[in-house]
Amino acid sequence: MRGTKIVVLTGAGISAESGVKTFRDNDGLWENHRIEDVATPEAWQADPQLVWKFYQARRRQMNEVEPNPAHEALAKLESELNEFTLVTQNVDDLHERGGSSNVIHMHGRLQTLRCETSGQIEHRMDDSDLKDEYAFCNCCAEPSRMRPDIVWFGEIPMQMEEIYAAVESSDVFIVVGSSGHVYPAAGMVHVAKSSGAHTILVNYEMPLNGLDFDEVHLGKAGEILPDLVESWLTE
Ligand code: BV8
Repeated sequence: MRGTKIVVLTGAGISAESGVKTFRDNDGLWENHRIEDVATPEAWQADPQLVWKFYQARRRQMNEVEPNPAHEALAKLESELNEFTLVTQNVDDLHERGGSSNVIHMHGRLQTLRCETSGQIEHRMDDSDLKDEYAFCNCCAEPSRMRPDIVWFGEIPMQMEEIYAAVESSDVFIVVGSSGHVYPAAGMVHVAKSSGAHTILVNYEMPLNGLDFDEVHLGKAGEILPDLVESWLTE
């Protein structure tokens, strides 16, 4: 793989072995909620307390979890290659804590909050920011309520131009830990394939878009990705 352009897209499955709940596995995050009730702008308008508490619980959990060998394997791959882009659907910071840099969080981040008036983003992970009471901005004369810095259903994912440019010019496109449910992320393997990339999947089970991949490795990412990365670096 050396000398080739690699793009990796990760989903909740890569953080599963760190103890971060996925969305659609049986004990998943959405188990107690319908997606529409917590991850849409309409939900935030209709019941901000419910949505805020859902995200505050997930933000607090960030202080209790650690990166796992899958995050570390991708950081090693990045360190050995010249042209490497990591895009994640995840809103946790485990890729960064596992050693990756320049992570593109296309669905936002739990670590930051967004001022509802100015749209400005602040890193807010102190204990005082993690309570069930709303957080208020530091940018407005009259502090405004802040919202989770998350891309909800119906909102446009972040940095799409940069992501598509990388996917369309990739030689190898690798997806780790995603069920292929959510677009436009789930359609990226098709974009890569039609641009001539070799497409690889690392996932616990076959996802909805599994047939789009040239190469499929089923298993736990924390267990199989480190050896795969070693093999990719020696081929
Ligand atoms: C948009 C932030 C327009 C929230 C998230 C009908 C058809 C097609 C599309 C649509 C439609 N109706 C509406 C849409 C669009 C909609 C969509 O796709 N809906 C779906 C539900 C049908 N999409 C949107 O609204 C997006 N915006 O379309 O805007 C646009 C687009 C482009 C340009 C201009 C305009 C915005 C979507 C973003 C929503 N926000 N996250 C939060 O985190 O709280 S989505 C959320 O679910 C995650 O971020 C993630 O992206 C997504 C999918 O989850 P996965 O990461 O795949 O996780 P999941 O649990 O599903 O699967 C885990 C996988 O890991 C499993 O396969 C499992 O087997 C595997 N696994 C488990 N353990 C392991 C493992 N693998 C390896 N090792 C393990 N140990």
